Amino acid sequence: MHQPPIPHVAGTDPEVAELIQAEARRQHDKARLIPSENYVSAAVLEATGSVLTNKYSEGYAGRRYYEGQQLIDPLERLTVQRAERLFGVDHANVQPYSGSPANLAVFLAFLQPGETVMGMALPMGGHLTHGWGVSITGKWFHSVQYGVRADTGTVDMDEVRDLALRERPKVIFCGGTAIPRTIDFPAFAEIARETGAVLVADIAHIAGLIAGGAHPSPVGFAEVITTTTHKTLRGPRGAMIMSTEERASAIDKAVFPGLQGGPHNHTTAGIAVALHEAAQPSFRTYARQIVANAKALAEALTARGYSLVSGGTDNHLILIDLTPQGIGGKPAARGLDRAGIETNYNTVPFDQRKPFDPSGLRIGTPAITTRGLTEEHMPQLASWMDEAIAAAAKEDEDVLDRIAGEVRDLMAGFPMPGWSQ
Ligand code: DSN
Repeated sequence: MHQPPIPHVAGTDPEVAELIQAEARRQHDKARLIPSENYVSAAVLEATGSVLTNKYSEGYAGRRYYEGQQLIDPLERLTVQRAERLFGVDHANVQPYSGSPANLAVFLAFLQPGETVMGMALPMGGHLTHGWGVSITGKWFHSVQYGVRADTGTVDMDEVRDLALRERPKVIFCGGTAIPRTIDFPAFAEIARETGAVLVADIAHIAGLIAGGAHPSPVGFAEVITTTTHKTLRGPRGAMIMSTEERASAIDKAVFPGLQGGPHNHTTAGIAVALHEAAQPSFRTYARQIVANAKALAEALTARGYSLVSGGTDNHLILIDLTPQGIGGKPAARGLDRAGIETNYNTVPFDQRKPFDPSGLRIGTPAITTRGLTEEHMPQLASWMDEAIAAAAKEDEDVLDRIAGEVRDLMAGFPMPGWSQ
């Protein structure tokens, strides 16, 4: 049953209630390995589902365009303080609706249309909103993109420096969506200083690892830090922009009134609860366990002959190149999903296949670590993945269904926040 229970949805709209219940069970029964997903706590769910959704509050605390902010102002101030304290930053804006609007606000704050931005190319592990061509950030701005080296699968900082010196971008993004290795924030900061660019660290994937001390922090290196709140940070779907005092006013103006209207106050409350949870000692244990699990899973996959981009992982994420297995990422991901193991297909650097039918699988350990799986479970997970990928290649549905039952049995032993039998 969904937790907190949803009797009112069931009474008013059984069709929607049934979909919610079924999705809760699906999340319960599967080994969820999509690296950008997680399970929020029941406390975060309750805050997100609260009456705060009823209130408009355009503006910032103490400077709103609507009356009735007696309780919204302290809530937003509390959330901002918690973000500032947790990450050790001068300033936090907790209003962006999600990661893409947060990154777009950065463009609005520091660039005019047509000016130059530099980011990591999407097929190399970057994000759409760091200047990729199909995104507004690549269409309306002049974008130059860096990648990884073919031999190491890691960012070549000399190439980044050369490109930055040649193109003189006003903004440099570091971070992305498929980066299995530690981001060298000091090296990016040095290049930004040399070229006079604003360095923006998009830490959406690794925010929880940074908060928990399991990845170096960009604070002191990047003047601006964007993040979603729902990945390793384990909050509701939302985003934050953190910055130095010097950049604070430009960021705030870009978010509101530049880009958005009223903040989603119910989300703000959920973010506040998640930040409180992330400040507890148990969250440090969680962050370290995410990395330990990812390393153990990477080792187990390597032992089974899988080729991992960059040879392994330093964080929560593993990018598998399935070329040696002779199967595309898409049929493999579909087979794995049928086998109860949820992943997403992804391009790998220098992919010879098309983006909608690429060679890679992207996996990660934030969600299964929340469920309580540890290193000892990773060899079994790798074995199931190996068997399921081989079965997917042969379209052997019986094997996939058998594995799904075994995965379900394992996951039944690990409680899911937001669900109870
Ligand atoms: N949704 C993000 C991820 O999966 O990494 C990208 O926007």
